[in-house]
Amino acid sequence: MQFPTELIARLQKAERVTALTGAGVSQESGLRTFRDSQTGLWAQYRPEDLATPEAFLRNPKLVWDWYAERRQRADTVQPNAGHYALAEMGRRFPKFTLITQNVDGLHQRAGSKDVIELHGNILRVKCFDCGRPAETWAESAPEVPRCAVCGGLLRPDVVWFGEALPRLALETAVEAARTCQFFFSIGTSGLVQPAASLAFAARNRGAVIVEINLEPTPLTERADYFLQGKSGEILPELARTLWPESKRL
Ligand code: BV8
Ligand code: ZN
Repeated sequence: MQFPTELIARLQKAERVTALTGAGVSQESGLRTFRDSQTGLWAQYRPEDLATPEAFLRNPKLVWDWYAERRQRADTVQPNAGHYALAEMGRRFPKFTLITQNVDGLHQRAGSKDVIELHGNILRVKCFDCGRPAETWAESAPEVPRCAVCGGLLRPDVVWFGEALPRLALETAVEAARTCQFFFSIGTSGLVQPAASLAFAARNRGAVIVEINLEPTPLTERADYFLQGKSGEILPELARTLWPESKRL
């Protein structure tokens, strides 16, 4: 991909860069996005109907098993070149902040540091009642595993629809959006709030908005640059263009 020379020139001088990623960044690792239709046992459910406290209380086993399957998938797939390129950006830009809506932990496995997980992490499990994290649990027991301390049902440590985002994560993300010179929105449909408003917070403070996506989104017409294509191809090419000597891309 040929990048606009002006974008490259500006990025080479950039100090403060913030990136927000969505499920599209993990798509080339083999994880389904939320827009993709569900398959198998989950075909008849929409994610937003399963990713809620009400759904869990109504049918704990169904929701627990959906997450157990997704956790198992997240454990077996590998980070892709897009994840590694973002880790390289973290090493190269003076102040780089990575914010993710993804719960798969792939950014950390690719070497990104201090990842802001707005929606939690599917690899972590906590008690629905007392909130204590669970260290171990019977993954495929017939019953949903229970908290060793209070006996409450265990649940994935993710933010469900209708649940508040972790305060510190959200505050840090808003601050990083407001103070950056460049804001990358990568592989996200920009439909879920409040994550989707971060790009606009950055734009309102004068940041240059760069969107990377297979297709346009509600942000595209307000982005300064729309790089259309696969993030697993565009991000490494962008990093190689910025840092030709980089060996890790
Ligand atoms: C809250 C964890 C309040 C769980 C997730 C009406 C209007 C506006 C808002 C609302 C509303 N009704 C309700 C709300 C609020 C609601 C919301 O936004 N609903 C939406 C559906 C309208 N938000 C909430 O409920 C949030 N909480 O508001 O709390 C509150 C406050 C105080 C006190 C109490 C309560 C919580 C939202 C978090 C939900 N949890 N995940 C789990 O994962 O199971 S959201 C989940 O879906 C993901 O984390 C992610 O955020 C979202 C999916 O979005 P994307 O990541 O963008 O993925 P998607 O599939 O949509 O798109 C993929 C994109 O990638 C596409 O554009 C595609 O083109 C592109 N792509 C694909 N492949 C590639 C690619 N791009 C590049 N390369 C590729 N290879
Ligand atoms: Zn408990």
